[in-house]
Amino acid sequence: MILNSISRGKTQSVYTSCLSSFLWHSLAFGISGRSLSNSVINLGIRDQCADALSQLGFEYEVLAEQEGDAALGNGGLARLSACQMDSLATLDYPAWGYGLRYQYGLFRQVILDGFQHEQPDYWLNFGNPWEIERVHVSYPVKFYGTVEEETLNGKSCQVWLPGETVEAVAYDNPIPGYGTRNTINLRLWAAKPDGQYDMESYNTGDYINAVVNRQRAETISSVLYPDDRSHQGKELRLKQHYFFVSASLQDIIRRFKDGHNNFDDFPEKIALQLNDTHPSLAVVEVMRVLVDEEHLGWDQAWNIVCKIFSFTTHTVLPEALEKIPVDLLGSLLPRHLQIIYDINFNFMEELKKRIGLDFNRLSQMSIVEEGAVKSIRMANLSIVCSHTVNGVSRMHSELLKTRVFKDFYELWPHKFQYKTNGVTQRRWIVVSNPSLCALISKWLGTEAWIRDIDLLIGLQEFAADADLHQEWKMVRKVNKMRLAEYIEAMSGVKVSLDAMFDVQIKRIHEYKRQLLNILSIIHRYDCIKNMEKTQRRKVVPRVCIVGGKAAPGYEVAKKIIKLCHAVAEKINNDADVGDLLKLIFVPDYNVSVAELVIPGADLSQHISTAGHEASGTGCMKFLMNGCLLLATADGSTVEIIEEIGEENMFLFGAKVHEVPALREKSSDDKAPLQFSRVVRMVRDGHFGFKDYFKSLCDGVEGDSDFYLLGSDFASYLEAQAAADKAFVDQEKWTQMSILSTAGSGRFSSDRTVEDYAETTWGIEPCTCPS
Ligand code: OAK
Repeated sequence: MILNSISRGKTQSVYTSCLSSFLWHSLAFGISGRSLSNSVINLGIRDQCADALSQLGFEYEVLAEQEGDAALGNGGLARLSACQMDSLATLDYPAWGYGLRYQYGLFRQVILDGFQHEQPDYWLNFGNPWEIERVHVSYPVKFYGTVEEETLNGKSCQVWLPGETVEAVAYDNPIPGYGTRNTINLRLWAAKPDGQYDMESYNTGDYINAVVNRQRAETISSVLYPDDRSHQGKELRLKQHYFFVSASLQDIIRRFKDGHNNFDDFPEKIALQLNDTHPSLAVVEVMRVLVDEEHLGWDQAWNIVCKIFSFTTHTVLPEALEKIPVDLLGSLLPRHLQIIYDINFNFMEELKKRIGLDFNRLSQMSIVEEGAVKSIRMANLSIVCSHTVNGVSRMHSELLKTRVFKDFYELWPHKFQYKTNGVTQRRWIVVSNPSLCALISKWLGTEAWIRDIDLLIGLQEFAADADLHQEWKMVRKVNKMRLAEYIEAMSGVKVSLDAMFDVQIKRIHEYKRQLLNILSIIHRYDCIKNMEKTQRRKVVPRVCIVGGKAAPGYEVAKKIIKLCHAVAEKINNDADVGDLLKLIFVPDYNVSVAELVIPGADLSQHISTAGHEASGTGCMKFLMNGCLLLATADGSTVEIIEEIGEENMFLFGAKVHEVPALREKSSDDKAPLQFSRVVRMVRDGHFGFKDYFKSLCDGVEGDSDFYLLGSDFASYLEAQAAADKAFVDQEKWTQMSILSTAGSGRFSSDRTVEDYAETTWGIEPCTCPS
């Protein structure tokens, strides 16, 4: 498809990609989950497939369940790419996605005695039937070596003499759009030893070592790094970045050159989206190829780079901003380091002209960070080289402009934009919640909303309709039954369908505050235990469901998982509490688990400390499925409030502008007594493992409560109480649920992608002839 659009001339093509959690992400694929169910729905052949299978004696649903998840990413960032690929295909945009074909995806989480253990996810064990190996599409990727100065046609130029070459082989994964003949491609690269043999080693008899060294090449694409937020300056990780970038760019440039003799039209035809900084070596690589290999002048090459790249950042956390040690970069990619220095030199000169000799500011904005470990700031590099810098929600963008990249915003205000994230309704309603999908279509009288999400607003008209309420509740109940069966099979705990299913599923991170949730569950338990028996009748029963993986080296997150299990053990075995409260930890949270849990949730929690979640996309999936949100005003929830109104959700907590002052206050002045009481219960060993949990408790008391669990606790409990109250009135709850789905249209990735196409990439749909 993309080749067509390039040769049509008028339409620009966008190449986006993701190397799951790092590299050059974006519109591609990270965690994509299962393929079959999504593809047959998009192709409109689900019923035919089901019929054909039944004639062969198979049940479609049972067969679809056999497919494992492709877990080629870490979390929100990667899954976002998968949603955007679906939207790009559906909306007929000419786009390609690129990524790495890891042999081991994100680890499988196994819980033993309440502790997380990681098991390798060798997802290719039985092959991958959806991919097409392109043995003839392969490119050499070079590493190490030296740079020498040579003279060519009287001009001095730099020549990189690499020390190692690895072959990148393409594996194509077609992504069909919904209701269109358009199918786009996700091209994943696998590393193979190159075809050149080191004859010297063979001749000296070191045959075994020569083979082993060659084999080592394959490690580049062998495993996904499971920690998406901290960068340890590992060589293998940098190798993955460059391997991915180099192979993808060779592919893109080769395709461009098939139809063009020079690079004049390159910016007209190609748009490259840096999805976070992981692929940002691409800007340097394009400079290198244009200057060293295509022999364009520096200024001409720079002009091209500045027109083709745009950058989306996905974080506000300083520790997630990538820095690459200069020593590492210089040894692996010596020519690239030179080019970065040259880009930085030019940038600093330009900056001096604009701001004078303000050395403090110059050093803050420099691409090169001086210090104990001299490093390259990948975000600064990306901003300098991109024409647009996007945040992923309005709030995120404001924080970028006023805090994270303030200096850059003052320099280039025109570069800063935002595109609030979105998720695809095809996977998150049509595939994962077919009965809700049918109900929506019935009441809207059309299936057109599957492509045109704005039509969902039509449900508002029926939000108080008694018949719709009846059917809506029935759909939700069936989904809850499915989830309850899963919970029982997985944990042995039987849960009541009359209870409110309250869910928090996402990566475990301190800023996402799973600990706040668990402490409030302890509070609920404590209240129930201390109640008169007669009062207990008024308690709204809850099934609290928590799920998420902790990065293997993230001790605090692992302790939170253990605490969740320790508390669950106590509560779930307390006959006195019975169905009033249950706590379930869903192990190995992934896309398939989300597809089961989200449709069955009554309430979902998005409770990050304000100003920490760049956007959040889980909240959008729950919203579409008619689940009510209990949330802080953070990331994209601020925009959800605008769409569905504060009255249809449960909001709490400090606002973003209040956070700095609250951090200054001592914890004892801001945490309520209930908070100290529950923390004390953990400290005193009420749930066992007293010593093990000590540091968790220390981290939220005294002056160390950085994420403000103590100061938000009282308002959190109020929001929880409001949710209980609303749940008692099931008609009111159902109305809020319908209004949530009705108001979710703005959070479709179709909208995000259309916005990118129009205002960042300048591309238009390219309809396939039928
Ligand atoms: C991971 C590593 C480095 C930088 C960012 C991330 C990441 O996963 N960010 C997440 O991206 C999502 C998609 O934009 C957002 O919804 C999440 O808020 C953000 O944490």
